Amino acid sequence: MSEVVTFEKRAAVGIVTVDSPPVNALSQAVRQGLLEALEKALAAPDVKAIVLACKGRTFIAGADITEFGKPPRPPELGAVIARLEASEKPVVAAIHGTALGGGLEVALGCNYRVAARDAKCGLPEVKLGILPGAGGTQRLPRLVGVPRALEMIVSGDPVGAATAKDLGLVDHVVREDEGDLLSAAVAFAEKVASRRPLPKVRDLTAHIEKARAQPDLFDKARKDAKAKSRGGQAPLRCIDAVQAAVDLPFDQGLKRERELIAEAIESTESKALRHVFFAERQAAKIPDVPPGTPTTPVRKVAILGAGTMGGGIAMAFANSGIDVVLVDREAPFVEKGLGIISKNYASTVSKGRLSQAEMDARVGRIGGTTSWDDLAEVDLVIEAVFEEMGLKKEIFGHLDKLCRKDAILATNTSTLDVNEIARSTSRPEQVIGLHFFSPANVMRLLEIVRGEKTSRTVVATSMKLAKDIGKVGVLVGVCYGFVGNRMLHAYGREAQLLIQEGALPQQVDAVLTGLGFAMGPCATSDLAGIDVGWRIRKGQPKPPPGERYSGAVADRLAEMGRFGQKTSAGFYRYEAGSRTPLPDPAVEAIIAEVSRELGITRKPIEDDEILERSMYAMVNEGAKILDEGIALRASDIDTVWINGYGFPPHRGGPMFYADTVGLAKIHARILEFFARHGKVWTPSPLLARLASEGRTFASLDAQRAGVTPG
Ligand code: T1G
Repeated sequence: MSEVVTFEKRAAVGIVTVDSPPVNALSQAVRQGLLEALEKALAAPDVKAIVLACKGRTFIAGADITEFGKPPRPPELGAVIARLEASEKPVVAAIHGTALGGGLEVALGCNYRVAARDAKCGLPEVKLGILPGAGGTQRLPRLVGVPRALEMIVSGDPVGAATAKDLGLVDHVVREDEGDLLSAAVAFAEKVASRRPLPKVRDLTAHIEKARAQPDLFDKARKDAKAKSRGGQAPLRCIDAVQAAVDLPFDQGLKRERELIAEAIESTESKALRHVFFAERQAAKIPDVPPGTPTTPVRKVAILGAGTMGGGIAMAFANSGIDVVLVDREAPFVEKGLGIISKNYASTVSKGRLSQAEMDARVGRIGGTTSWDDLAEVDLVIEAVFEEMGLKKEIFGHLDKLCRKDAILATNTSTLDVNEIARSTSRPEQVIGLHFFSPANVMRLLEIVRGEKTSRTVVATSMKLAKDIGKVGVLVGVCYGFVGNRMLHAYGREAQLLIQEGALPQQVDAVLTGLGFAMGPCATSDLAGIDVGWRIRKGQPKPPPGERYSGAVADRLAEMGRFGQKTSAGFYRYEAGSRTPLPDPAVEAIIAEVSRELGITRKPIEDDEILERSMYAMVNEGAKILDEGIALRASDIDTVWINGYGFPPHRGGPMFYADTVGLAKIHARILEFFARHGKVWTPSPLLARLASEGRTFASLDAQRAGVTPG
């Protein structure tokens, strides 16, 4: 008898229940259990209909991803679904939580689907670099139509119960007065028990015939997918599979789907995206702050600084139902900050992505003040003022006197020493860095900077808070630039030195967008504002003799007032009202002049050198960060770069990428660059060790987690 799937009878309805926490994934045990329970239900003469339901937080959330890449164990999911579909008795899927991937495919194998009002249905496989592999690409188009199925499968985004009903994906959404989902599903099953013939999704043809009359459907989908996927292949395989549903009979379409997923699952792209999936979940686990570590409630938050960052942070909290007060020195600053917040919400409402009522609720949670007395009762203060140490220490000194003793004092600094800031208070254990990324209401990453005195409760509270406000929290230690900005500095340095030596901004950017970045380093500088880095560099000492200064070209552009998009000229020029970077001969002349002044004879630079120097500088710095314990895991570094710096997810992040290239090869190239370009390329001892031992960053993470890799 299966531990994870049970069978019981309720009058003439047989109830098959999956109970395999945390998300009822279709492990071998669940697949086996489903078959056994189904056979029981079919064999029971008094059972006229069957309900398939799940215990716990959700309906089946897909195949068991931890089984990928391992030798397949029967029964195969497709066979379980085929048995379901061949049932002589009606089968009703009772969906709550998220019916995802193989879970929705199981439901599509049933004759009917009944959903709870807050249920979601989707086929997110593309986000794992694969495609639905148990009939989803063949059955969903038959049920909801080819265009909508393409959209759902290529985006991987779920739909809510109401939309699923409108699409015909579910037959019934449980009303308030119908009681709980299971009772409603049993009642529905009793209602259809004698209805024949049994509806089978595989038999539906209307939508398929309609699509046959739209031959350009798939070419258009491929064109859109290519534009969006930045080199990812999974969306294209999804389209191929759905096209097979239109071009081929059902069973041949299923066979084509299986061929495509077999290909996809072995791809580096899918291994990268599966790494990203688990890396994001691993990041939440802090070895010395185990689940159950006490946390403090965060119901009221104050944000110091009503500028762009402060406003975005306020929206992130208000979006998650938490009250916020924006604080600034003068009323006009506060009003301006609140005004920008309302404008942002209004534009979201105008795009139909937020209701007016929800906007009003969120705006209602955000207050503004110039009085620091309003800080006396908050649970958390986040300081988001100008990046200057003296100012921050002065502010934390005030907060220390004003705020409740158990309040958390956080700084949004992106580079400065959190320990030094904490030392300006009498409660360094209550001080932590909460480094948001702009726009803070959109960017998912939250670098949580643990000071040497920060308490476990404050760490646990901050990690939980990150999840509560829809962020991916990654715990990092204190060093200049923490994880993300410290590696960004190395990456940006090489991009600028390559430009001094002979490359052009458009060549450097093309290499990185070719890897899958949405933007290269030069276009990103133009977006962020070249003047931002220029002002910071002016306050910093120049590099020691023998070490080249990478900021020379950017400084020259800034001195000429070319700040980037905001001045329609930076590394690129921009037509009025356009954000499209256009190569500018004037910049080529400026670069040539700077190279001459630096005594550099410009020469052609290969794309490979640009890729290697940009990536390997990042990886080398990442290895140093790991060696110093600033990051707990290499996978945390990947999570930082994917959620905060636009690293292409289908490459897995810089450290995963390094493992795919091979650490020995990277270390050898770094030694060459060290010989050619000096101590900025000093190899990380950790990287050297792993390379010499033929190991990977993944094996290091596994070793540190005390698990055997694979
Ligand atoms: N397999 C194995 N483990 C899974 C899992 C899965 N499908 N989904 C979640 N987990 C683990 C996760 O690692 C974590 O573990 C715990 O469950 C809670 O997850 C044939 C081939 C369902 C929306 O892509 O999107 O079906 O860290 O922290 O925020 O066509 O999990 O606690 O040890 O994310 O409440 C398709 C993936 C698979 C859905 C819940 N399905 N999961 O979110 O919890 S491919 C998916 C999710 C497929 C078929 C193909 C989310 C969730 P731990 P969590 P959550």
